[in-house]
Amino acid sequence: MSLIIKEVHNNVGFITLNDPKRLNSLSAEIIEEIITAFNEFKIQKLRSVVLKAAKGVKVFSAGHNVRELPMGGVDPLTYGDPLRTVIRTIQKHHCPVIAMIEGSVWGGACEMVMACDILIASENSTFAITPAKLGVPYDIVGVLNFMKSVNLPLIKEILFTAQPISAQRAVQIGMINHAIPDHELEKFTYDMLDIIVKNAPLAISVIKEELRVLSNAIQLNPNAFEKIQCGRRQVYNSSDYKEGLTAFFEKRKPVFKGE
Ligand code: YXS
Repeated sequence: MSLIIKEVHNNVGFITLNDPKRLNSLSAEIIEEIITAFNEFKIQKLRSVVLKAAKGVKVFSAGHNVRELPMGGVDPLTYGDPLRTVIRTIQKHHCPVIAMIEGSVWGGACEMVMACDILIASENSTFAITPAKLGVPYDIVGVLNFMKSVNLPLIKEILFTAQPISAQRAVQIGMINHAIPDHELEKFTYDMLDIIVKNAPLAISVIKEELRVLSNAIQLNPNAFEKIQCGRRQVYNSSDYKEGLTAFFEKRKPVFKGE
């Protein structure tokens, strides 16, 4: 059974996350289906894509499937990780991707929706970026992606507390575009889509790519990169990392000892 619902209407692709049993957590399986859908939409030269969950959903996505995180000794978030791959797919997609969000968004799913070009959320949505809660050394590209949307003191608060923030707060800090009453969310999103799909697709496509390339134009010398990777290696080899994942599976609060 497919883990997403894929549709096309009037030159717009729709991807609906559809794995309620696993709270739309981002397993390799669901991500493979999402990427396949994007590749098909690219061939069809669609004008926009909407990424959403089922109407009225409580949890938009519970984030990276924790069961697919290594238990230590292996980098949990490398270039080839499905989560990293789907984020690049969205960022490089030829046309605007709109995240239409209901429910709570967790962990890596926040980075996935933030990889979208425009984020329109129900006013009742929440966003929690949770590596600190699990002991996960988030990867350097992921942290850079967060920094692109939210300025430092605010993204540090979100990362260090790992607590959910409201859609209103997310708009206030520039993390999302709009927080809309539930009953108006679809109309608001589709009205914006109507405008975008009537504008010049080639111009929009090249402007989207310019923005992607320029926002990545950050110089990082190899030594600095190696130093960060060395630090991340210590974290994913730490007993805190194991404790974070074990506590999650044992449904208890983790006790981090800083070792
Ligand atoms: O006990 P069963 O087998 O029924 O499974 C439970 C949960 O273990 C499971 N589940 C997940 N499984 C894999 N990966 C997940 N991310 C995940 N989240 C939940 O779903 C079943 C129902 O969960 P339950 O009982 O907690 O549901 P709930 O309605 O009481 O609470 C819903 C949530 C989303 C508030 C709660 O499940 C939750 O807090 N989930 C974890 C959210 C989270 O911290 N996600 C981050 C994943 S790691 C990640 O994205 C990055 C690597 S990082 O951490 O670096 O940001």
